[in-house]
Amino acid sequence: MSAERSDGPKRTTTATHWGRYDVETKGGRIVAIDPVADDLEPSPIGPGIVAALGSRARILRPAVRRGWLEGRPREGTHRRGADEFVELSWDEALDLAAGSLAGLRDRYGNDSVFGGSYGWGSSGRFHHAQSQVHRFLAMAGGYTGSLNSYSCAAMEVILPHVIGGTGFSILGRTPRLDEIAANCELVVAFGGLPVKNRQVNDGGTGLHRTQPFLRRCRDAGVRFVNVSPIRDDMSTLVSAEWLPLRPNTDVALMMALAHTLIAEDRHDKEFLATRCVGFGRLEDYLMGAVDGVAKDAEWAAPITEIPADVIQNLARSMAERRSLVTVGWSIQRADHGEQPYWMAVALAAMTGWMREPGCGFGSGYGSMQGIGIERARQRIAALPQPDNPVDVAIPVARICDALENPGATIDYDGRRITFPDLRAIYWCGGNPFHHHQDLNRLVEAWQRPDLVIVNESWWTATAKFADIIFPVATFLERNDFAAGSNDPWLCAQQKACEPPRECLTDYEVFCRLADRLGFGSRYSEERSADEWVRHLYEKTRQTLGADGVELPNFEDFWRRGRVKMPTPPGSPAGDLVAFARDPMAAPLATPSGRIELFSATVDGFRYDDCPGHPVWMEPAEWLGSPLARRFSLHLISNQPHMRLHSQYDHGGASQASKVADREPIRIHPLDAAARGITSGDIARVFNDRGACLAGVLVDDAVRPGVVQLSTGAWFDPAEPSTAGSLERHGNPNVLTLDKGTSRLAQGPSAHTTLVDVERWTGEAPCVAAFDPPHFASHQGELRPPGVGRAHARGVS
Ligand SMILES: Nc1nc2c(c(=O)[nH]1)N[C@H]1C(S)=C(S)[C@@H](COP(=O)(O)OP(=O)(O)OC[C@H]3O[C@@H](n4cnc5c(=O)[nH]c(N)nc54)[C@H](O)[C@@H]3O)O[C@H]1N2
Ligand SMILES: Nc1nc2c(c(=O)[nH]1)N[C@H]1C(S)=C(S)[C@@H](COP(=O)(O)OP(=O)(O)OC[C@H]3O[C@@H](n4cnc5c(=O)[nH]c(N)nc54)[C@H](O)[C@@H]3O)O[C@H]1N2
Ligand SMILES: [Mo]
Repeated sequence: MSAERSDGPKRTTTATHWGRYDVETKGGRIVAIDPVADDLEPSPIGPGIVAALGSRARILRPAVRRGWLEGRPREGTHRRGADEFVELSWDEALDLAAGSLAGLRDRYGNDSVFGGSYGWGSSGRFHHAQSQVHRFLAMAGGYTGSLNSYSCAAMEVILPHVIGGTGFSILGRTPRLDEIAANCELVVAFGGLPVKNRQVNDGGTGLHRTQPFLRRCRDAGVRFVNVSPIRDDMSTLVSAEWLPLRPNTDVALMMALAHTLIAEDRHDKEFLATRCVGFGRLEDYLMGAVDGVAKDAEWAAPITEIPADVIQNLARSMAERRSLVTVGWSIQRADHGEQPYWMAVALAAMTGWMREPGCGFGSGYGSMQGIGIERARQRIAALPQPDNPVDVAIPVARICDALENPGATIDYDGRRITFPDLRAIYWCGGNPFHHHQDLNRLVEAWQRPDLVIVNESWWTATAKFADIIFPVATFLERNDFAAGSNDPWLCAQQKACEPPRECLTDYEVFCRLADRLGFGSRYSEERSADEWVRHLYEKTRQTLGADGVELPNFEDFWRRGRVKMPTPPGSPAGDLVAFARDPMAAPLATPSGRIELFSATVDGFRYDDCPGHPVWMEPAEWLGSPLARRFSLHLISNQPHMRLHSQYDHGGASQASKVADREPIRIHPLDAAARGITSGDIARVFNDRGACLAGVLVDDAVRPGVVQLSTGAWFDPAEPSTAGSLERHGNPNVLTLDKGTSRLAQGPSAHTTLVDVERWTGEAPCVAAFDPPHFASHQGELRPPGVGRAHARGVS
């Protein structure tokens, strides 16, 4: 690994969440990013990055928000997000950050520092942005953290009560795709199996390997059912039937399937009696003994808009043929998102097919590349994390609630969480103005803290909403190695070029801040970044060596660019097939050791929005709710085809997908005609929470009553100093609902959102999302607001 400057042409290799690429550099600039030759399903996201590299959106120097610097932090045009920035030297900006952070910490306590810093950042074991900021803040005295993920919060909290294990452990237990191809006859996929999402794997994708499995399934005659409001959530490589249900009604459909099984005596009573607890309670509810409402197919038909006979026939097939019930993650990013997961397990249990490999219950096949390929990967060393001295964490998606209500208490999984008084925020490797719901609310709540520090490479909205912004290197400008979850590859990430202008790595930023706060050598352990990378690789090599897995030495690995590791032997803890075959020998880690269709634990929490067994509850907004009279379209803000979240929205792949410069919104021909809209128009998408402009694509792949506007267009409010101003670029999160899934998981509910759409007839405002902020000069003393002089000089 060499860090010397070279202006001649060179080729390096790198790895991203969306695949491995060879990078060509000429004259110190990247000119091409090509998928590695053996990736037969490469993602276009990588090559598209080249177009973004020279963008004006690159942050080149440390900068501080003017109003903050001048002690007028929240007034009018000095509000966060609307303000000008003053570029400073590294020393000046670091002194201000260290001083201000230390001052707030000393005055309000360590829990006043929010370091949850959710986000994907870039792949790379050492330069992993979130690990860097967590290590830094833990050593600085501690921070308020966050619990669970935006991806899967409801699943993470409910499944351990139902089938045991940790939140994400189901992903290592889900039947493998090769088992499905070999042994399953019918896959009922709630949320479909959108291959677009399998471009991506968290931490890295060594190779994409989806199509061979789909072809094997097709050749074996496996039948797929795509239960989704969107037809192309299922690959055309397999033969699939489409059940275009109303969004957020999966539980009703599952209950009607279950009701049919019971009513026709097709349920596996032996399995339910010996492998489950609580079937009787759920049965009473399904059959109507509890509330007088039988959850049968006739009941579900008007809720889901799936005909009763279709539901009944599907239930029969599920009992007769070896079947798999699989649930995408999107379904639980919705109000009461715990319920479809719980009910899907119950439905799979009723079929009895859990005893068979490739059958029973699964999750996430259409969510990430690694799911269903391998069950586990070897243990790879990561940046060591000291204990966080602060024992406070908030459910990740409750950030707005926390900022708005310091001292308030909420329920979470059987305990009470009190929101701390958050005074400082440090974000590194995430984009809350991408990922959070109801952004107009966040814009207001975000004005409350005294200090917001952000490390970023690009002027994203989150960067523009910071007080202090540190410009950092991208993954192309540093050395590292990557390993994705459930992915057998260890991939070199070789520095292709120098970071531009004054950019430093996150690591270097935290080293310099730690120096100022008195723990520099504890943070760095006296290693350079490249020495850390080598150290983590060697640590991995030693650990695996002790388990009999030989890795090449570092030089060899670096030259080869990647190594494949064998899958760890043995079946995963809590394996559902092993349990189903012999529940005494392989019990689940639930209180009963069985599948809990009724959970005394959850019941004991006494939550009205998550009782002791799965129930159908109307979501806060859906096509059946009174609000649908005003906003008659259900918004699906799913993951984008052409990027990862908001990353490289300014890259070639994402830009090529835009319509009229904006994020495309797909609408059914009937809904478009009723509104006089055609493809290529600009539409205003709106509800009571906000409005955005998007480019129209009329497409019958979305069912009537549903519009799809993927996430990730950079937030672009027309008037950033005015609450709730028009968003110009098509960011769906100005529309989405910011509500916990329930008192159990408090997960995000993005998919529970009604909107309406109209043709935009006025002059279309230009998209300014990729413009840097305005810069101003500053004369006079540098002194952050409300912090004493000693702190301003960085004395802790
Ligand atoms: N409406 C709606 N909203 C959603 C979802 C949805 O389905 N619907 N899905 C949710 C889900 S599942 C997720 S996971 C979240 C994703 O939300 P995020 O993970 O916050 O989104 P990203 O765009 O990946 O943000 C990563 C940021 O890190 C920056 N970055 C990359 N590498 C580095 C680095 O090395 N250092 C630093 N300092 N920064 C770096 C990138 O430039 C980018 O701005 O969104 C959630 N939001
Ligand atoms: N290309 C790409 N791939 C990605 C990502 C990305 O940003 N880009 N993000 C990654 C991340 S962080 C995550 S967490 C995963 C997320 O993986 P998922 O959550 O599975 O992905 P989504 O695309 O949000 O949703 C998949 C489909 O679910 C359907 N759906 C939505 N609501 C409902 C509903 O109520 N009922 C039913 N039956 N179907 C519904 C939608 O039609 C949608 O297309 O994707 C990962 N993969
Ligand atoms: Mo996610």
